Amino acid sequence: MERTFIMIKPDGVQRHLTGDIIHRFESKGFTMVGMKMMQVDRELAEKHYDVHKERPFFKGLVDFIVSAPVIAMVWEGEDVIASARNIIGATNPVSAAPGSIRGDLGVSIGRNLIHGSDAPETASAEVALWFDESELVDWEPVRKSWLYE
Ligand code: D4T
Repeated sequence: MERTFIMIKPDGVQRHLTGDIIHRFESKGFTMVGMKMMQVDRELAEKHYDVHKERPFFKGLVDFIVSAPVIAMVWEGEDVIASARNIIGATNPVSAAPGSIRGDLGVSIGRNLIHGSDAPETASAEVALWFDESELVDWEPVRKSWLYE
């Protein structure tokens, strides 16, 4: 089982799309093992997007992430990292496939609703950055045998 870090960005929270977004991961078959609403400070936002710190959009991105609350989550399941990226869709909602979160709900790259870890290494680093081990819940969903062979 893999775990991935998923964050509903301030636009998703402000547009009251959190239920719609969480529903997509639940109904796909993934299991939530951590969730918190938080007002992110600049230090955490800058750390999370450190890889982009030289990019021209970095300041605007950090300003956006700290502008309103986010929902930080950890989801678990087989191949959840890659699968969540598909559920989320391409970075730019203009080219995100219909059916994906960004394809269905977004219109611009700077307001693309949601973040999902892009690889196993970034997933473990991001889960550790955003959550204490004590905030994650190990539990056994009863539907598991109906999702996996
Ligand atoms: P995140 O990291 O938010 O899940 O998005 P992606 O993994 O899909 O895309 P990314 O890391 O390349 O971009 C991070 C974040 O920056 C915003 N962004 C990106 C932007 O505002 N302008 C841009 O030109 C790019 C490339 C959107 C997502």
